[in-house]
Amino acid sequence: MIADQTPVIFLVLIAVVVVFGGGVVVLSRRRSSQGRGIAESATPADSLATSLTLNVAAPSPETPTLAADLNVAAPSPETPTVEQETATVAPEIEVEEPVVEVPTIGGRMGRSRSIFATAFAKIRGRDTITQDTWDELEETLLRADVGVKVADSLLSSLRNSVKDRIITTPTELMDALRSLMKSQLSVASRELKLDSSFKPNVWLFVGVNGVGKTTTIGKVGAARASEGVSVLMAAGDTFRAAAAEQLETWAERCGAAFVRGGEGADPASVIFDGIQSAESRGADLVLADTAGRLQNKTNLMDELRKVRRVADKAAGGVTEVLLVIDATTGQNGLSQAREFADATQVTGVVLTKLDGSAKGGIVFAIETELGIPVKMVGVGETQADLIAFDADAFVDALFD
Ligand SMILES: Nc1nc2c(ncn2[C@@H]2O[C@H](COP(=O)(O)OP(=O)(O)OP(=O)(O)O)[C@@H](O)[C@H]2O)c(=O)[nH]1
Ligand SMILES: [Mg+2]
Repeated sequence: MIADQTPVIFLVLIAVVVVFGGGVVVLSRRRSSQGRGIAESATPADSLATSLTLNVAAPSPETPTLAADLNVAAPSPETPTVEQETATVAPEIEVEEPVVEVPTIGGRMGRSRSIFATAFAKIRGRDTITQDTWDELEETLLRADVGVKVADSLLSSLRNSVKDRIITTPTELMDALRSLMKSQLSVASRELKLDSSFKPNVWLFVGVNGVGKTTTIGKVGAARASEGVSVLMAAGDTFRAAAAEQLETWAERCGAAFVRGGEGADPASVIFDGIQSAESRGADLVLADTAGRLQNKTNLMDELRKVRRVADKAAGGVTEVLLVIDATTGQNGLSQAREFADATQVTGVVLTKLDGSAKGGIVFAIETELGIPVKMVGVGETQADLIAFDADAFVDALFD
């Protein structure tokens, strides 16, 4: 009986095995297809963790990845990847060009400009020229520190034109003042002199304490170096060690050579050494710093005379002696200029701190009373804050 049923039992067993085995295969396929569905639907935006996991699991062949760095086995080419999707949505990084602001005298003149511009606009707004007009004009000129002499000469010339009916309206009066102020300013060259027949040219910087000599050397050095002039800075301020360090920092910034002496060394000999060193290196320009000093200290002014004499004896030639004047000191700058000019034959003025001064009118006093041209103006503390002085642009800025 059992023997008769054996083929049947055998067939039933085969059937059970086939049905059960098929079920297992279907189930495992379903599971694997579900897992794949999660991976494919994930996007980098879902989460940073998901995105990182996906990138590690499926790197593109060309892109170096964390997985590659860690020697993670490369995935098979058939593995579904999201790398392409990630690459297409990668944000473009925009590199912004740095904006280099070129300072203008009008844009940086600050308070001096507003004193003039406010008063001049008020006068123009009136119908007639009255005593108030003259009073306001005089007050404005004096407040901006053009000096009594310059103010008197400007006003008396204008009064004559009004008397002769050449000027009849406030607008004509202001236009005439603008051209008169321009005509008062120097017609001498304002170029800093770089004479190629001298090797090196020497520019000495002199002035009272804290006016901005060292900073101006830094700015001038950077500007010249960027034009391809080879510069050496000589630390003739041997009064304080910090003064030489300050200059050395500026020299490093613009790649200039640098020469200093010990603290308390003779400034004339340090500058002489600087000039000789520049000659042996074939440098074009020596910028020589000096210690600040009051113009009424006879011994210190004598020391400066010696610096000038010694610099003249060294190689090359002294082509500029630049008196640095702080625009905020106003009329006191005039007596400084007289004494320094006498000691060192000043060739030009650098008027610093015009950005914070209400006394920009000192330009007129310096140029008309002393005949020394203002060559540069400082309008801030950084390397770019030095402008070649343009007399017409300066006067126009006061009126517009
Ligand atoms: N706002 C402004 N500050 C300036 C300008 N020029 C120089 N300064 C600042 O004035 C201060 C004095 O500048 P220095 O260059 O050390 O002056 P110095 O004449 O060498 O001073 P001493 O060597 O002590 O006589 C510093 O804080 C400078 O940053 C300028 O044009 N505008
Ligand atoms: Mg200094």
